[in-house]
Amino acid sequence: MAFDGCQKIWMNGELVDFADAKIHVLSHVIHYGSGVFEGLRCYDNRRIGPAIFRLKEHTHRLFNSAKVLRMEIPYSEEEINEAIKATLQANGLRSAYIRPLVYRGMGTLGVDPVPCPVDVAIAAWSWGAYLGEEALAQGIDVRVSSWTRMAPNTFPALVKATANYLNSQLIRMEANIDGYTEGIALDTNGNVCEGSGENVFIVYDGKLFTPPLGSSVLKGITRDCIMILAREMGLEVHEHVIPREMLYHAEEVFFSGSAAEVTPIRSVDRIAVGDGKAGPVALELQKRFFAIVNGEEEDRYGWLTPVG
Ligand code: PPE
Repeated sequence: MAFDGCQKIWMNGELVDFADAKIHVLSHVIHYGSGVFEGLRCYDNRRIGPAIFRLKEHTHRLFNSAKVLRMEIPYSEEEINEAIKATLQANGLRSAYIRPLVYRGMGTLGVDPVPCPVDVAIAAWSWGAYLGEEALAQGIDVRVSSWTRMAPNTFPALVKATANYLNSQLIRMEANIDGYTEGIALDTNGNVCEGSGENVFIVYDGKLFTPPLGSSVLKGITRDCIMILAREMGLEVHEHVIPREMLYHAEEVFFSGSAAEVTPIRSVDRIAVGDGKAGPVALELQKRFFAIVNGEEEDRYGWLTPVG
């Protein structure tokens, strides 16, 4: 099954069996994409036991996403944090990917979502390396997508809305069908934006660059961690507009994301990045990231919330 270890799903305040976690076919969300969601991980930390990575930040982003869609979540952030913990406990999961979802349920149809209820679900299951087992160590091959990321003032890029992921699906399918693991999309100005579900970083002249929030990227929580860990390593970090050709000149390119964690990129459009292998900066950041989440090192930034 695709959802290993997922036995109970939290729906509107109750833990229901996997088989019963259903919605009506006339729910607004499946017609018009009226939902917002999060994706975060719980790691089996050797110091403190199962621990959720940046729980408060993810829940806060969920509420900020809902705000733009004028969805009133009928719970507090604190209640959602507790519900996430309860979901992990109910499933006995020590390490997991967690998917909170806020959506417009069944009320009426027609574009106006306001008459429809705001429903909340939280699922968790075991999900290994997002871009394949070898990706983290070896790096992946990506293409620049023929699909452009959403233009400013069309879809809200800073909002993690389900509807934004139509664009992501187009990017991902095109890349996979053409034999690449993932795509990097450009923004409407032709500058580097992000992957279908990851932020992009490049190492250029020994400095670390990532596109700014004005380049239609999601404000990734892993992106924030990477910038903190890179500065800790003594790297200069810049949120800066990145022209496409910098991808080919870069010493390194890599992705960050809750699902993708820190995934090196070894080629873009079949052009080798650096010497065509996972680069040292990406691997060092990955090592520092995993050391914190796994508990080899202490949680020096307060990123972990114990489940129990
Ligand atoms: N950009 C996009 C478009 C995106 O979807 C993600 C997360 C990121 C950047 C990185 O954000 P953060 O997770 O806060 O570091 N993508 C989520 C969904 C992936 C999926 O396939 O679904 C994730 O990583 O959970």
